[in-house]
Amino acid sequence: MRVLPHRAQDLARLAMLWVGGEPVVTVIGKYNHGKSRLLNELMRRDAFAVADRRETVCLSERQHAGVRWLDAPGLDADVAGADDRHASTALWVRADVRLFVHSVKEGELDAAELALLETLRTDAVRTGRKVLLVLSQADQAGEEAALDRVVSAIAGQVPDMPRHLVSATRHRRGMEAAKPLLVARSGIPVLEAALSDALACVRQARAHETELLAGEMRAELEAVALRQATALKALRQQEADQRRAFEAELSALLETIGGEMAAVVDAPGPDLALVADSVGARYATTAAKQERARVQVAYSRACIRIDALLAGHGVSGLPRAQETAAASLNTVMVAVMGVSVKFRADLRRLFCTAQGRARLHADFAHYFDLSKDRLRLRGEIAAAAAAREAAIEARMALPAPETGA
Ligand SMILES: Nc1nc2c(ncn2[C@@H]2O[C@H](COP(=O)(O)OP(=O)(O)OP(=O)(O)O)[C@@H](O)[C@H]2O)c(=O)[nH]1
Ligand SMILES: [Mg+2]
Repeated sequence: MRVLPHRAQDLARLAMLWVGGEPVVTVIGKYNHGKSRLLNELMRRDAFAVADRRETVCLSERQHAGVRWLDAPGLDADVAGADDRHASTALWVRADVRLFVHSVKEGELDAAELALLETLRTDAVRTGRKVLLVLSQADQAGEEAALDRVVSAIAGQVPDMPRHLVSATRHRRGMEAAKPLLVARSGIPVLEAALSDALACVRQARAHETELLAGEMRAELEAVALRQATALKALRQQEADQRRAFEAELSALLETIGGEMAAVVDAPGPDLALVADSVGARYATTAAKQERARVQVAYSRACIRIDALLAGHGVSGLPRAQETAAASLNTVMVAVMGVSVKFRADLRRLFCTAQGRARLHADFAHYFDLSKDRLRLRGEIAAAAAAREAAIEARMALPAPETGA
């Protein structure tokens, strides 16, 4: 359901089919069209509540003659509420046979009824679930001529669909008074014969539908798993490419800086920066100060270039857990390099030895992996991997074709 949310209803239907059980007949149609009363006649007892207003508001069901009969709330085009959801479950998840009930008292089929009937007929072709069109309340259409007009208008609307004209009250009177002619005129016996033919097909239709739905689901899940696998591969490739590009640029830059620093640290003569300034020369420009300034400038230039490289790869702030109260210190540069360098020995240690460069490389690579973009990318990879796993698991949960029936 999580992997194929748009197939939730079909999955529920499939679950029903696996459980099996008696065939299910459900009525469907607008409210007050005589659905509950029709079921009562078919079941020969007043099992469902009947009234002259919107009566059935949730699903109720009874068992009779090896069939489960479902009374669904009337469909009302104006209300997309819980009643309609019950009706939809009855219709799409539970039903093996649908009795589409329309009262001739109301004239021809309206647009909503026609649309639903069309959808049901398309579904019947696909799944093998039968739909019978029942024109109810035949005794309520006025004179014979008026009834004929309505019935032929409906015949014009759905010419290739058999119509069953019935009157529940006539049937009831005929049964109670033991009048076979009245019973026959109620249209119910003919409807019952059609219903019994439809019920005889349920077993085969269910087997067909199970394989159809499971087959579609399998194909869809395989397609989803394949799509997810492709997406996952692309993301992993992106992750590896990013890392390779970062490392290559970083190595090249550290090599370049190392070469440039050699000229600074290998300058002839002693490191004058180490000579302490006399108190008298506090404000004077001394050779020691100049030397320290030279080292600092070289160091700053190196830092700026590294920082630019890091920024280009989205590395700047520290991971949250490592942040301190001093916001200006919360940068990767400060964390890796320290705050300031004044002496040649520091420059040499940092940039001019393979060991120093390897340390910088490892530290920057560490923070690169903890940068926001990288974390987001790894999150995407984890989500894609989980989605793929879920699709594969869902696919495994569907039985193989031969065991699907
Ligand atoms: N005269 C006559 N009245 C009928 C017939 N069938 C149903 N009725 C009446 O029509 C009204 C509605 O019937 P229900 O069976 O409750 O209608 P429903 O389609 O189940 O209505 P909801 O449950 O509200 O969707 C009731 O007063 C029934 O007695 C019929 O064949 N002839
Ligand atoms: Mg009802």
